[in-house]
Amino acid sequence: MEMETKKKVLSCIQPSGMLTLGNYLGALKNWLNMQEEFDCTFAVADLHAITVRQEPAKLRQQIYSTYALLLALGLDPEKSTLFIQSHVAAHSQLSWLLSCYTQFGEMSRMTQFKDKSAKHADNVNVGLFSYPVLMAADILLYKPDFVPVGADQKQHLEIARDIAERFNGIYGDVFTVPEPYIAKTGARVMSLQDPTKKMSKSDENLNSWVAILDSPDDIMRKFKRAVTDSEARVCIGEEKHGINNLIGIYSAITGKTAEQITAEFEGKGYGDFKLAVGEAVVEELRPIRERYDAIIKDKAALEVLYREGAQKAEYAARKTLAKAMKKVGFVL
Ligand code: ATP
Ligand code: LTN
Repeated sequence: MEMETKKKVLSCIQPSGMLTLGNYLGALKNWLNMQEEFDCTFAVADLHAITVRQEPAKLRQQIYSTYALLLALGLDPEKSTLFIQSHVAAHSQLSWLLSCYTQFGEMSRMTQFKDKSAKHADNVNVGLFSYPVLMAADILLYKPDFVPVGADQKQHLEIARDIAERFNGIYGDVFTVPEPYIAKTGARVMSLQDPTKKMSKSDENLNSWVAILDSPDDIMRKFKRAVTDSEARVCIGEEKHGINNLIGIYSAITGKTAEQITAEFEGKGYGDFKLAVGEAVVEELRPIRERYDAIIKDKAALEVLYREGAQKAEYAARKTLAKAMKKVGFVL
């Protein structure tokens, strides 16, 4: 009985390369925190990944690796539905349908499209443009109440809400209009080398980002080299982007407030603070890396889990897809 009253949560992550501390604190850690309280569905968004060119063998590896990482984080396939987006055909199907209820003008305003089409000017494909429609399909198929994402995905979520409202306005109550769920701390982790930019795995400066699977030595080295300022006091400040970022990271991991952190490091230099942040990150990520190493070795066990996950997802997704198709006037 209690199971049925749980609110629903849906989110996805792209298997595009090594996941970073930004992905972890901005997105994945929230997923884990939501697992007990909500009925959660999480997917590896492989269909989204091909909006930029991918090397097939590498993409395949990254899909496995991202799925294994979800398990290593502590997401439990008994409690949550964990699957690979392309295994559930309803995502592509609903995406086409929704694209006919989405205006060219609203897609053109998406900042991620503008950024990514500037970055990949030689491959501004239609998929990159309609990416938010596929994301809307991912979401609306599962009727979630909440969608946890980093701050940079908020605009896409708003479009998903607009599309749902528009469709419901024409056909009645088909989709649930979901709320964004953006964590207060860790919502935006910045680059360790240029703390005015977000931490991003596509940054060529490898010292600017920490991968979830980095070794402890690499993590410590990157934090020791993190760019700060010349003031030498551990506190939040308007121009102290580097320190603000380190405080944000430390706070997201330890649960301490910025004031508590300032008090803890009163009279100490940035060197001590950087070491403490590095150590906190190492200890946070250590069990994840260790579990990951074990999980990724057993591809057969992994396959059983992602097949079962797809079956569970498919069941929910098909129901919503059928309802939407029927409303539009298709023969079922
Ligand atoms: P890229 O680095 O290639 O731009 P990305 O790291 O942003 O990509 P996504 O797959 O788009 O990768 O992001 C996955 C999730 O992680 C999203 O919900 C996003 O909001 C979140 N996220 C990504 N980077 C950060 C960051 N630096 N701080 C907080 N959250 C982040
Ligand atoms: N676009 C998102 C990944 C994503 C997603 C979704 C997030 C694809 N489908 C559905 C939430 C809900 C990204 O790049 N972070």
